[in-house]
Amino acid sequence: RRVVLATHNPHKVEEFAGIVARVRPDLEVVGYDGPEPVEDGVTFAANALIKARAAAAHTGLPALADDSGVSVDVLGGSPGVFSAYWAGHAKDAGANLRLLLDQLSDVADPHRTAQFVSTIALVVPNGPEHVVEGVWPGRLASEASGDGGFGYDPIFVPDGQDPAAERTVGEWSAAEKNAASHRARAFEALAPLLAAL
Ligand code: ITT
Repeated sequence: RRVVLATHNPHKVEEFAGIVARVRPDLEVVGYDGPEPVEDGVTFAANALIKARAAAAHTGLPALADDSGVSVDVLGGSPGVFSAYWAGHAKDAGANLRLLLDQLSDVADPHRTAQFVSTIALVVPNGPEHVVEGVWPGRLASEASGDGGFGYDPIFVPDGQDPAAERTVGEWSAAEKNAASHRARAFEALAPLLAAL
């Protein structure tokens, strides 16, 4: 059985492959290089469906798409669906992260709460559509550290760590992130749907 992963983000492909291998080792995940639809939804779910429907229609295979981002409480949930383009059109992760740190420069630690959100759509050609979501709560650090992961990982400090030894996700290993992340949490809800494919 094959499933197409409708993303152009190589970091997501790598994370998905790691997570799928744990749940459905027999499932072959293939990349998608077809046309990229316009992501003009205002919710993660809408954008995930736009991407998965386009890939399912183009390939005839069941398609998975992830729409994700970071939602900062004191910013009313922004960047949210605009996470990839927060600092402009270039999808520049470093610029996005620096802008977000600047915007929070006057915000003290207890108010720097945020969450990573991953919304995954599974679209089966001529079949059902599913949407699942995973949320990973934490706080934003005051400066970047670590070079693991991608996007906002170097400034995101997940909840639940030993307070004396807190690390950003940029300092976590790939295996640690894949076991705990928003994407892993969305995947838990997706696993039974994948099992039924
Ligand atoms: P595709 O649309 O091709 O899948 P994309 O990177 O443009 O790739 P999104 O539109 O979903 O995907 O944007 C998600 C952005 O949110 C991503 O570029 C990061 O800035 C951020 N993000 C999502 N997941 C993240 C993670 O696990 N760690 C850090 N940042 C993340």
